[in-house]
Parts: sequence; structure tokens; C-alpha cells
Amino acid sequence: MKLPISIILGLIMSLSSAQMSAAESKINVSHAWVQEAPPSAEVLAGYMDLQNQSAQAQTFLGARSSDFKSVMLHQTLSKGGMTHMKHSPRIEIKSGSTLQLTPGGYHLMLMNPKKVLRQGDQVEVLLEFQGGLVLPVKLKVSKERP
Ligand SMILES: [Cu+2]
Repeated sequence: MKLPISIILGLIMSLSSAQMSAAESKINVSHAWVQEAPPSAEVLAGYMDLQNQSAQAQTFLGARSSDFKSVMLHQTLSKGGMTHMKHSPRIEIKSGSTLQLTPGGYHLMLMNPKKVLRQGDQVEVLLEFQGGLVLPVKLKVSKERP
């Protein structure tokens, strides 16, 4: 006997969504904030702590947001007194460890905000992980780490 394709697809989809919600609850996001910038700023930086509470390593691939034209994962590097930024296509977060996005290190580069963001505003960013997990996070616009 063959199972109809719709039932098979339904089983696959319910299985993958169950796995995703299990992983989702195991990445704890805290101190999520966007550094306030002058109204003319075309680029802002977003920071947060990502704690991997799952038993497996999780790979952070980047982010997107409807509040910005584009979002990239960057790393600030210092070399010979010069500071520059590098695109990071992926960062592995080992089981039990915390990845800090912080001024002078990894950050979300939030490009071309669609509106002026002031202290106290919130933006929503979708964090993307390997395996299809998408984690929505609210970042608070602030002058310093909340
Ligand atoms: Cu950057």
C-alpha cells in the first residue's frame, strides 16, 4: 500500500516544525539592542548575547529585518592600529556557550533604516540559523547596552 503524497508531506512538515521549535527554545537571546545614531545615519549596529542551551552546536548565518533594506553579520577587527569590518558568513556557537555581539566585535550591520530610530524604539530582526531555524528578536534602540 502506498501513502498519498499529501500525507507524507504533512508528516515531514510536522516533524521539521517540531524540531525547529525545540531548537528555538534553546537559544536564549538577551541584551538585544541597536545603538542610537544621528537621524541621518545610513547604517546602524545591533548587538545581543546568544546563549546556546541546546545539546548541539548551532550555526548563526545572519539576519534580516523589514525595518532595514539589508542586514549583514560583521566582525570589527583591529590590525596595526587600524580598525576595519569584515563580513562573517557564519559563526558556530558551541553547545553551552554564548556568542556576544558587542561594540568592537561581532555585530549586526543594519543598513538603510526605513525610518528614523530613536532611543526607546524597537526593531524586529529575524535571526537565521543553519537547519532552517529563524528566531525573531526585538532589539531596543538605546545609547548603551541595556
Ligand atoms: Cu559592520
